[in-house]
Amino acid sequence: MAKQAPQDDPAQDAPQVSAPQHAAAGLPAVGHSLRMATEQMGARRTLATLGKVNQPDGFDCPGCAWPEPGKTHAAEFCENGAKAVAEEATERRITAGFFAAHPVAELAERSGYWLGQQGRLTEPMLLDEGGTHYTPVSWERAFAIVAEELKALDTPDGAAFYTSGRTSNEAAFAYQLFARRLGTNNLPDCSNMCHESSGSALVETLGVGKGSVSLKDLHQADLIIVAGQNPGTNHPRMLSALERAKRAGAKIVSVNPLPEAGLERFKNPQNARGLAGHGTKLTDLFLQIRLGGDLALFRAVNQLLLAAEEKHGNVLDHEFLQQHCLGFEEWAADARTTDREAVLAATGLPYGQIEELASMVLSSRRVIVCWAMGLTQHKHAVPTIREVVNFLLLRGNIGRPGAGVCPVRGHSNVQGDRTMGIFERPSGAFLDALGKEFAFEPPREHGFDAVDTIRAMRDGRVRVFFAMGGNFVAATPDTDVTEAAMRRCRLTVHVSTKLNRSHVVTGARALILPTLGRTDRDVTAKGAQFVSVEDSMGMVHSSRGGLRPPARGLLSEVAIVCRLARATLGPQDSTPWEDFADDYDSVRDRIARVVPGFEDFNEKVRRPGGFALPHGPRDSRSFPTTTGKANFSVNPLTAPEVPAGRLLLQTLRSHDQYNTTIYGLDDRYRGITGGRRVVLVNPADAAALGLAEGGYVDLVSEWRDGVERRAPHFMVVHYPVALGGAAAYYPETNVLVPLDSTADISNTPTSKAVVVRFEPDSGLPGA
Ligand SMILES: Nc1nc2c(c(=O)[nH]1)N[C@H]1C(S)=C(S)[C@@H](COP(=O)(O)OP(=O)(O)OC[C@H]3O[C@@H](n4cnc5c(=O)[nH]c(N)nc54)[C@H](O)[C@@H]3O)O[C@H]1N2
Ligand SMILES: Nc1nc2c(c(=O)[nH]1)N[C@H]1C(S)=C(S)[C@@H](COP(=O)(O)OP(=O)(O)OC[C@H]3O[C@@H](n4cnc5c(=O)[nH]c(N)nc54)[C@H](O)[C@@H]3O)O[C@H]1N2
Ligand SMILES: [Mo]
Repeated sequence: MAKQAPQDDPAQDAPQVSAPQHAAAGLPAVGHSLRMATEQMGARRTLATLGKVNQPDGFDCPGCAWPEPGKTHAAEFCENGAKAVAEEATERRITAGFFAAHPVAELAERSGYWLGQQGRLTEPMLLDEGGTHYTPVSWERAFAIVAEELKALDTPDGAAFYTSGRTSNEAAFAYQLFARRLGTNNLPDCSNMCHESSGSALVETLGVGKGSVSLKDLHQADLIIVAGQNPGTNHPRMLSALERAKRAGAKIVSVNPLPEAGLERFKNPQNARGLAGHGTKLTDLFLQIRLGGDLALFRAVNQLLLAAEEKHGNVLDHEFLQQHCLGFEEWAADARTTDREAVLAATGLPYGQIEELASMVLSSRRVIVCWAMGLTQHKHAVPTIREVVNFLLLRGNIGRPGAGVCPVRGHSNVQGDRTMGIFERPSGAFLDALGKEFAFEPPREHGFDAVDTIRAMRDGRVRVFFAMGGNFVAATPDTDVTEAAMRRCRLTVHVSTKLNRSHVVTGARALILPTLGRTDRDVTAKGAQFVSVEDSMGMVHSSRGGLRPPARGLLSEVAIVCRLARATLGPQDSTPWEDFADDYDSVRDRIARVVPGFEDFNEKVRRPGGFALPHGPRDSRSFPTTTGKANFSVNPLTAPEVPAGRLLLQTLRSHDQYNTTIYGLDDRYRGITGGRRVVLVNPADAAALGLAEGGYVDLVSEWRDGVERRAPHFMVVHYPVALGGAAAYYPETNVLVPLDSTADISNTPTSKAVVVRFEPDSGLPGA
């Protein structure tokens, strides 16, 4: 039997602290995943469900976007994948009775953890204007309300359609089609807050905004640099790939302000050696960089490579540079001038370590750089990633085996959603193809991304907010501003599997539309359906859930979009929405005609393991940039500036959360259990600032607008973070991230660089 949902909302401000660990996974990971799974699902369902994760006939893990190896292991999941599955496949249910018992105002006082623990949503609910409680509503009425509000807008651009990256390709394609049929490109998505900086930098330099390596490349690499990523928690199956590379002789360098346990040593839970033994040491060189120091680091390494070329030649891949690249000379002239003092200040690294990295590069033929949020969520994220590209281009480390760029995506289908057209700035070619296929003129003007959507809601320009999954108010920056913006809307609508904060911070009217998840069986009038997803390495494959859905009458995301589209666009709209809703093959046939690489989609998606999307730079060293070449770019050295007496705060994930979904209150590898309101500070900084271990402080962010942003009541933990920086969990600290503090070009919030000062604890409101 599954355990009942907790009635109480546990305090999160007094955790136990012990020493951080130095290895990830092993037996404890297996134990934790099984315990969490059986609490949510009971023993029988746990066995039936976890056996189907990432198997050819099963469903795609709703956790991260890491790809599945060709020959799938019997248990191709990880501790955190098991938690993601348990969270969705839970036997707990939220019914109309729950909403009758809890007024919205009361739910707004609850923690995100408590809301999520209540179980799966089971029927459509409406919060009417002036109402205090959500009440049941029929699907027909729900769609009619949304249609009515959409039609009442002066312009289609008065609506925004958000997507979180769990949405399937089929649902995403139908969804963007609906938005564009309506007449808007307002399609913000979680990517705007995630890997947008990677996309911006890669499109400009290589012509494709996606990674260029496959799992096989990782297995064959000589050197893998993992920068700004914590795979032990966020992409645990990546550790198996790193282990395999390591056993084949690869060296691993991790670049991180924190010594993350998963990068130090890995005890593979899929074999006896990993379960019982010491596991595999992963990192050969740990560069404990200051927050935001990566641009300086890559510039410095590049400078050393240029110097080595001048000294003894044989360093650069001249043939590759000649044939495939543009802008090398101009870039090199600038790179040679890199100022050592500035590098030392920005990175905080001893110069000898940077030289060690350069010499490792010189002795490696095949180099891969992996990265995630530690690089993307900075003001200078795009230049940083462009400099990573320069680094790889120098020695021809693109488009050959064992080498390339590897931005490791977050949500399990975030990459696929973008491929399907979830983008506020779609290419002309995509719109042409879409318009031709569906015989209409799509809107050409760029739409709002996530940050601009908040501004538009704040200013009354967006009045209807519709979310396909996600937890917009908790995931976005400047929580107070965002919540006020959301409350200004006429209507807020969430298609969701689980209850979250965004359901209780509402517009004048609000709807919760419950939906099927990855693990659920999806049967329509035409029979059992499956969906498809694209992983972080551009592999597309099918996903088929097998569980009985949490309630009768639940609709899939595809069905919700199609019925809403019909209700809004009317019977005269020529799109066969009814066919789409009943038969996902008919959606895939359209995708095949609109999106390059999806020809014969229905046939290819049925092949075991799916198929790979074409990628010019990877497949043939062809670079579809504006110049037709791989572009070097000049990226002046910059790093965050932090005034005296302040620290730079990064907001990151604990081991027991999936973005805003909190599975539990432990961060096991970092030695923190039973709470989340902690701030990790280097003991030397703590001493200088008078921050006693175990003491409580308010975090106050400083930004040029002078507005006070305060996150009260955080416990100080002395922790080996790089000097000058601090770390605390997201989403509790989103209140500190100013809406206007975004990355240049990509407009991604700077969630890894918030200047904070520490003030005496003012206590939790209401406590
Ligand atoms: N279990 C689980 N899995 C997940 C998620 C989850 O929440 N839980 N989230 C999913 C999503 S959407 C995403 S995008 C990914 C996120 O995956 P990650 O990017 O690994 O997530 P974060 O916790 O934000 O970790 C950022 C890492 O970068 C480091 N870092 C921060 N700033 C810097 C910097 O300036 N330079 C360098 N070199 N390092 C820095 C931090 O110390 C930390 O190790 O994971 C996905 N997978
Ligand atoms: N400060 C700070 N802020 C950040 C980040 C950070 O590192 N620091 N990271 C950013 C990143 S990388 C990302 S990706 C965003 C994440 O932003 P979001 O994607 O918006 O947030 P999630 O927490 O992943 O969304 C969880 C909700 O999705 C719903 N859900 C889950 N599965 C399904 C499904 O199959 N279908 C539907 N319809 N709904 C489902 C559930 O109701 C659940 O409550 O947050 C960003 N915000
Ligand atoms: Mo993400």
